[in-house]
Amino acid sequence: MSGSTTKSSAGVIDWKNGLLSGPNVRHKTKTLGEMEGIFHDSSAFASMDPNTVIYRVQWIDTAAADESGLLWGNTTIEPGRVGDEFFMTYGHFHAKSDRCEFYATISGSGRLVLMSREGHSWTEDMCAGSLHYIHGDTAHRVVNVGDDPLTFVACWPSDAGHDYESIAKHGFSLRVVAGQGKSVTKEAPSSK
Ligand code: PAN
Ligand code: ZN
Repeated sequence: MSGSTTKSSAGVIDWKNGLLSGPNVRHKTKTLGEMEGIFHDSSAFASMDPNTVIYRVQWIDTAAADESGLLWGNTTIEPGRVGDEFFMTYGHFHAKSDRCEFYATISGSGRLVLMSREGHSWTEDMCAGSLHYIHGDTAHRVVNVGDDPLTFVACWPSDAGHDYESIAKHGFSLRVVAGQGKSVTKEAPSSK
């Protein structure tokens, strides 16, 4: 923050790419090998390098995992496909089922896939500037349907937690796949 005398207590965000810097920034990189069973084309999955980076996450660890804390983060999903299915996040419910979240897109083109506990899924289009409110007890996953990286920022309660097991077990009831020159959604088989 050159030229500024203001001190930022939580860190610094670069709005061009959402990237964070500061002492409490944490990182996670998700590779293809860590997403076994998530993409529906298992032979396409097996033919690819498991070290392929699918997405990177940064977040500010506020060390405030109490009812009044908030977390802030960003995710960048690489462009690419496993078979006809676009690269995407693993997806999760929040462990505390009533905890909500905001997503805001910085750049790229995607679909936010949402799913109720009853297994009803729908999507919202993501593009630069799109803002998405994810209600409690709604699973969420982001799919990059473009040719460039997709970056979004997120803000969620620090005690929300992540339930990945439900997704590993049951998946989402909708998939976003490449169609004739554009992305299409299609119903997934009942299990995964
Ligand atoms: C996001 C996600 C992030 C990565 O910060 O954690 O996009 O997706 P997965 O957690 O599904 O791997 C969020 O939704 N936090 O609650
Ligand atoms: Zn979440």
